[in-house]
Amino acid sequence: MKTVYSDKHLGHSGHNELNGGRILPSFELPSRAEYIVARVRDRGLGEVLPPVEHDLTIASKVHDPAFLAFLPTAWERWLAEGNSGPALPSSWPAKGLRRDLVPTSATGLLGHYSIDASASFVEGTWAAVKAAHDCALTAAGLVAGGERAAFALCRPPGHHAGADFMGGYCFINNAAVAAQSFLDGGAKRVAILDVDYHHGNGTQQIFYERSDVMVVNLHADPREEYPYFLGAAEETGAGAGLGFNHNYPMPLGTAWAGWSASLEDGCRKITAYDPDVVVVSLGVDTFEKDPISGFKLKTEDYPKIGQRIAALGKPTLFVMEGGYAVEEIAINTVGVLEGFEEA
Ligand code: SP5
Ligand code: ZN
Repeated sequence: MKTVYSDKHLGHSGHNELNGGRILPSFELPSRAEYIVARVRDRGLGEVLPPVEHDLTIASKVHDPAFLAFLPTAWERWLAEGNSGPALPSSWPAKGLRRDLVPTSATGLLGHYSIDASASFVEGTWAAVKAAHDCALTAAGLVAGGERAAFALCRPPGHHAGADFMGGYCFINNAAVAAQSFLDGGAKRVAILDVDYHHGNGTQQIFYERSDVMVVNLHADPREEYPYFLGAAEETGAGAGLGFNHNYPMPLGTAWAGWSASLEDGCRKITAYDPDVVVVSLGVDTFEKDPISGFKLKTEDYPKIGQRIAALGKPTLFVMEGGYAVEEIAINTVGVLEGFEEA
């Protein structure tokens, strides 16, 4: 399959996050995508193409236009307030505060549009975010044009970003934008299968009241793991979306036996829904050696994920999400893609 990749992600570097009570360099490093694209080439997975630039028309259908308008300005506004290092919020409209009182201060706006202190801006962040969005839409275009599958090697990732918020290293929800593009192109139903270790809270929130996108999420139990405040099994959708959201929270320490049982159940839900296309939010932070995660999947398990997804028998777009054990993420990511191709 073809991979769509831009090196503009390299400018999203030197950013930071609040972790364990300290502001530390982000685990979400440029080397992640560099290792993956190198592995794609070494293994001869297929051509690596640059993205075609797209405007934000489709993104505006899954994100608040005011939020999208803020993202390209965040870094300059942060500097204009006298800051120098990477931009992070320090205050949020949490309990007892107003969400409708929109700040004019950059620090205030970062809090207004964030769920945590891990979507950090540096000078090159917006260009990287926009390029990742373009990668997702370009790869979706390949699948819409008749290819069996394509891989959007997006960095930064997207599944924690919701309609009007960033967080969890994510700014624009690349998978959600891609899903919307399939619908705009004539698809009636799209399924998103999120296999990242963390719950895809942004994707769930965006489609929670919609029946044209089914969201299936496999992840660490949010009572024990980020994002903590969404992702329970009882969240099944609302309004027109009731019954179109499926969560599979699993305990820390889950290995292939337990994880693959959730994958099987989620895949059966997708088959019953009979989507025109499947979008896979492909995180490999389920790996036993991932530095920030608590599942126990092994390298040999990743091709089996790809095989099970291939058995759905649908056109499939893979969108890169998390995975932080930098060398192994390339082997495991391409393992999923090769497992799919060989099935
Ligand atoms: C896309 C994605 O995978 N985002 C993940 C965001 C996770 N943010 C919380 C990180 C907490 C890290 N704690 C590290 C403990 C290391 N021992
Ligand atoms: Zn993750």
